[in-house]
Parts: sequence; structure tokens; C-alpha cells
Amino acid sequence: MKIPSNITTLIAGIVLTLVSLWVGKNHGLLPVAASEEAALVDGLFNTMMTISTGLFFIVEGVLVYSIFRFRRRPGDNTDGPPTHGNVPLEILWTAIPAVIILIIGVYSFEVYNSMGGLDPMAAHGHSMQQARKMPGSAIAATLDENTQQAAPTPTEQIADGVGASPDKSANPNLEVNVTGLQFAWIFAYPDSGVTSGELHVPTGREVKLNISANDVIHAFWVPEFRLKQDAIPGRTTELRFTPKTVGTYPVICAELCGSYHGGMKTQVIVQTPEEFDAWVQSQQEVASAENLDRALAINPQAMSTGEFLAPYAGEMGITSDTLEQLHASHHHQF
Ligand SMILES: [Cu+2]
Repeated sequence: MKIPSNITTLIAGIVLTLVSLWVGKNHGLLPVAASEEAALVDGLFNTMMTISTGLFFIVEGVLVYSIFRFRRRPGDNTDGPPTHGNVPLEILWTAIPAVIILIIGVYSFEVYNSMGGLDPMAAHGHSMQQARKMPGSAIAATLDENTQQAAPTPTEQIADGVGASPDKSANPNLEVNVTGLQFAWIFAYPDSGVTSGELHVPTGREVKLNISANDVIHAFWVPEFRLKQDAIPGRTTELRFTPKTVGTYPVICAELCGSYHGGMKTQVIVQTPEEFDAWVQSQQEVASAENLDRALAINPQAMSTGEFLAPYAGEMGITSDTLEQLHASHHHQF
């Protein structure tokens, strides 16, 4: 067998590395990265794409080369050479994948950790804030007091959060309560009292979603944010992120939840802070107008007939003159 020269091997190696790096950056498999956390996930994915492209071309290259180079020649009916076992080669092809997997494993662990996935205190955001405000008291002692005063729910004991870094998580800029139900998402903004079927978030502010479910398990997934979190009945899970790119992206239920699971979709609208504030204000106006209508509809008995009918009479173009004429004609009939 003719061993390829060192120069050929070197050039092949360089070409392979360059091709792998290029594919790792230009595969185009991921949607727009619309959150700041998305870069972490993309970095990991691109690294894995680079490594697997290199491995793919090495394995397939050797395979295709061997098919042509060592194919049966016409008239050659002999057996191939009886090769069996190669300890150094076997050690090598075990060691290389082991090292690669170890590197990817540590890297992915690091990404998950820096997104708050492993932080046991992520769900203690409020307790931590309280503890910091109390001068001279140890944080641990304050946390103990808190847990004794208010009976802890499982949510407070177990971290269900993922998203932003743990140090940021204590102070989310915007909180939204997300409820999943068959087959819709409801978004409630406790700060402004707005409730919406679509999630609106501003760029550059850290958002914390408190996710729960009314009936069965759902999962809140926004591919453009690279984030997914279960919505579980009876407990609250968290998702923290900072929206980065203005746009409209799909919110998809990623947990089979019933016959119309496939239709359980809505949108997340990432806006500039100004647009977002304007949206909140417009929603508050709609809400207060609705409340006014409800007040009118609820108390008809507290009103006189005239008061109750006044708005409708106005709509119908009835004036006090018309009413007087009606009244007069009634009298004539008697
Ligand atoms: Cu669902």
C-alpha cells in the first residue's frame, strides 16, 4: 500500500479544517437569534457542526477512497490479506471520540450553567432581594426565616428556572405570568394589569416569565430565543431572557397536550422600548373601556328606565321632542 506523502496529508488536513469551520458558521440551520442568550446556544451548536463536519468528511472520505482504491481488479479471485486487530489504532479511535465528547460535554454544561439552568437559587429571587436589603443579617439565616414564615411550595425549594445568568435573575426588568391551557397561551403583566393572547416584550430589558398550566403539561418554546420551558399544572417554572432583535416570532407548544396541540400557537412580538410602552398604554385603555361597558351592563336595575335607555335612544336618533310626541299620541288614544 502506498502511504500518502506528508504534504498531501497536511494539505488535506488544512482543507478539511477550513471546510469544517466554514460549514460551522454558514450552515444556515438555525433561525434568527432574537435573544441575547441565543448566542450561547448557537456557539455550542456551531462548534458541534464544525466537529461533526470534519468527522463526516474523514469517515466518508476514507470509505469512498477505499471503495475505489481497493476494489477488486478484473481477473483477481484471491482473498484479501488476513488483517486482524491493531491495538494502537483501536486506542486512538477510542481516545479521540472520548476527548471530543468530553470537551462538548463540559462546553454544554457551561452554556446551561451560564443560562441559569443549574442555579438552585434562581427560584429564590425575591428572598435574595429581601436578604440584601436587611443590613447585618446573614443571607442564609434570612432565607431560613422566610421559609419558616411562609410554608414553602415546591416551587421555592426546587429551581425550575433557565434563561439569563444567575446574578441577573434576582432583578428581572419585566415580569410576565404565562399560563398554558388547552389550547392557548395567556400572558398577564402584573406591573401594568394588561392581559394578552400575544407576548409583547421590549428589547434590552431582562424578561422573566413565570410559567404555569391550567390543565395538562404544555411547553413554552420560542426557537428564535433558543429557549424552551415546561408549563406544569400546580407549579411555576421560570424562563429568563433579554430580547435582542425586533420582530415577530412564533410561540409553539412543545409538549403533546391534546387533540389540538398542533394548533397551540401564538406570537412573541419583540419591540423597541418605546413601542412596547405604547402597546402597554393602548392595552390599558382597552381594558378600562371594557370595565366601563361592564359597569353599565351589570347595574341596569340600579338605573331608571330613562337612564338605562338614554345611550340607546341617542344611537337611534330619538330626541326629547320625539319622546314628547310619543307621550302625546298615547294620551289621545285614551
Ligand atoms: Cu399545549
